Amino acid sequence: MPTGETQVVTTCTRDCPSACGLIAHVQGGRVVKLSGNPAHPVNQGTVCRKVPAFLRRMHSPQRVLTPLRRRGGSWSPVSWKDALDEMAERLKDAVERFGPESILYYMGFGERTALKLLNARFFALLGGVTTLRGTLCGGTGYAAQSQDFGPRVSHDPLDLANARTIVLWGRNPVATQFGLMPQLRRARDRGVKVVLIDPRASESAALANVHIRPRPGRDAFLALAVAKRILEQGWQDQEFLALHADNLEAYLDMLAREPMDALLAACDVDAATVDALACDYVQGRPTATLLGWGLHRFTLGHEMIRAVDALGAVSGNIGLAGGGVSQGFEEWGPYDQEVWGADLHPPRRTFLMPQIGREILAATDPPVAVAVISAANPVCMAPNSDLVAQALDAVPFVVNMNLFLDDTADHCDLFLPCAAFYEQRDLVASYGHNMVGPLLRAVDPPGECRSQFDIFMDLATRFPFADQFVHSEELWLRRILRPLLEKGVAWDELWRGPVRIPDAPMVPWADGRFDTPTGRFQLLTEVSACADCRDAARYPFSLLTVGGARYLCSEREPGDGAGPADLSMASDVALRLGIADGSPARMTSPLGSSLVVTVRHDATLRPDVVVCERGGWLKAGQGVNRLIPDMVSAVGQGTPYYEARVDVEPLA
Ligand SMILES: Nc1nc2c(c(=O)[nH]1)N[C@H]1C(S)=C(S)[C@@H](COP(=O)(O)OP(=O)(O)OC[C@H]3O[C@@H](n4cnc5c(=O)[nH]c(N)nc54)[C@H](O)[C@@H]3O)O[C@H]1N2
Ligand SMILES: Nc1nc2c(c(=O)[nH]1)N[C@H]1C(S)=C(S)[C@@H](COP(=O)(O)OP(=O)(O)OC[C@H]3O[C@@H](n4cnc5c(=O)[nH]c(N)nc54)[C@H](O)[C@@H]3O)O[C@H]1N2
Ligand SMILES: [Mo]
Repeated sequence: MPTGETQVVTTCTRDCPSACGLIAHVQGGRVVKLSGNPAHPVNQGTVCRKVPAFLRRMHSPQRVLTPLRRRGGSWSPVSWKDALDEMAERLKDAVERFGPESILYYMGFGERTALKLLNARFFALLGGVTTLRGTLCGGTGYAAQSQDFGPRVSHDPLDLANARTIVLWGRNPVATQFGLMPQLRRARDRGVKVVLIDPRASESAALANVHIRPRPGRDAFLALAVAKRILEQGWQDQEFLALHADNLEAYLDMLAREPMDALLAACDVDAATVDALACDYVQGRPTATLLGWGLHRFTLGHEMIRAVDALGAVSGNIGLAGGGVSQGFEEWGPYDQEVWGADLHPPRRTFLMPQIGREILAATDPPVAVAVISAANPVCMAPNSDLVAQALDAVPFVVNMNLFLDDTADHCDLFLPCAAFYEQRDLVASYGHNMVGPLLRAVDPPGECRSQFDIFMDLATRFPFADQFVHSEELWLRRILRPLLEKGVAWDELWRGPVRIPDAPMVPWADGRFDTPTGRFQLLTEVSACADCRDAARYPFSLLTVGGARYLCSEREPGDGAGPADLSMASDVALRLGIADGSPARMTSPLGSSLVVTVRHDATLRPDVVVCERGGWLKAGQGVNRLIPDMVSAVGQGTPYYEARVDVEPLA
């Protein structure tokens, strides 16, 4: 350790399944480096490219260091006292005039630590306000897998040590979950076969022995084709199906009704590839399927996910060490759920997160008088950006708790600058593994930045329920973490480093008993016919807006990479359209918006797909969500971003 350096244990709170154990290196009151914590059993000392980028961002001169009030078009600094006095007045006034449902609490994905339960509790004590239902992220996967297994439980990532085949199905860990690399690299070194199923060659193609490129949104047909092939060969796990699965007859009928040729045509994968994948699922067993979030972002995402679950069952991989169909984990699961405060008030209005713009604009009884946005950038990241911006403009008072003046801040009135994760004490669970990790205060927040905990405690002193809410961090943490403490985790242990949730299974469903009403696995019985999208002729491309390796969604600095976003396009298609590699083009969608992009030729891409990274800011000239319609998935109230169709034309 360099002289004068201290090292503090912390955990990355980026909205990423890795939730990596980190060490903050502190010199002269400043975090100079974040390195991987070798003691974390999953990331084992690795860090991804986002971590140094995040630290640079936190030291950026553009980070907001004082509360700001916007009047007209410009922001000016205000004291915390004035900021919170005004916020309290506005909240009280809204409650008095229209009732508590005239307040909207919009929680994003940027800071999902244990103490964030208290943000919700503050609003519960206020009487219960309008909150969100559905999600921009993983709702469809949870809902779909819960139908099949009962409340979703995934294999512990350390169980990958038992796999002989790993299928990355619509998941791109090399970019989006780098903390899994030690497990994946070790598997590769053991000779495990890795199959990637993704319409494009993502970063994870580098890890894969085989890359299958289905037509977007048609994975259900691929999963059915593989299951049909397994059954044709008589390779199915008859014992599992007979003893532990419901709907077997209906499932087999469905497969019998679908000719193989039709299934292959629907997903646009050839028979030899399907045969090989059938072998991988049976002869290559245990086969661990890691489902990503790529399948969520379709209207019928639940059918795609359920068809893959069923393939896991047919091939005998459910409840098997090294097998399973795993997706996510419950990031709020380890905590005392009562702290949310849902029992403190009658049921209140909710808005659909995937349609937040139109929900706000349609609200009249009562209208939205105050919106409080925490750790989110909905103007940039929710679909139909322009409508979201218009909706926020229609709300008389919008508070934003964040670190930068991003696209959403442009439509807010009060900006409260928050602390970064290594500037506060807290704890974070993961949606990608079973560890919880501590955040310790390695340094003080810069300028006047404060943790959200401090902000809500200070704000609450202005309300009559202060005595029920204003307590020490330690008291609240002990309360929130009670379930872990009751399971035998020692308090001190929690602050020394990552701790595994004691009762989390390594291999769920190993006893063949499922948490469904019948106690059995539920095979799906129907897959909707694939009607081609209405707009397909006019808008020939599926637009996939994927996670990039450098940035976590919209966590960028103002001006970062400003200028047109890159759009990957099949080389021959681009040439046919007269768009040279690296040249500008105009992308249009049925929403009526258009965006100038820089086309990048990709010789490996499907001709019916174009790909761009999500998260570029509108004010950096990117803002791809301006082109994406605000729809809701059929199950799970997810956001079907990848149903977006676009056209691309050369820019004169
Ligand atoms: N086109 C398209 N859009 C998508 C997706 C897609 O696939 N395609 N995917 C969607 C998905 S999966 C998700 S999860 C959503 C994400 O949607 P959002 O959560 O709205 O967007 P993020 O860009 O993750 O923004 C998180 C914000 O939190 C802030 N932040 C970070 N750390 C802290 C902190 O410690 N405290 C506070 N107060 N703020 C902090 C960041 O500065 C950033 O503004 O976007 C969705 N949008
Ligand atoms: N570096 C980085 N890390 C991140 C994020 C980020 O933006 N950047 N985002 C974070 C968030 S919010 C989340 S939710 C997770 C998401 O983590 P992942 O699910 O791993 O990543 P995504 O890029 O959202 O989507 C995964 C893949 O699905 C593919 N895909 C799209 N359509 C289809 C389809 O129809 N079928 C199949 N089989 N595949 C398809 C896409 O091409 C993409 O490569 O990652 C988190 N980690
Ligand atoms: Mo997400």
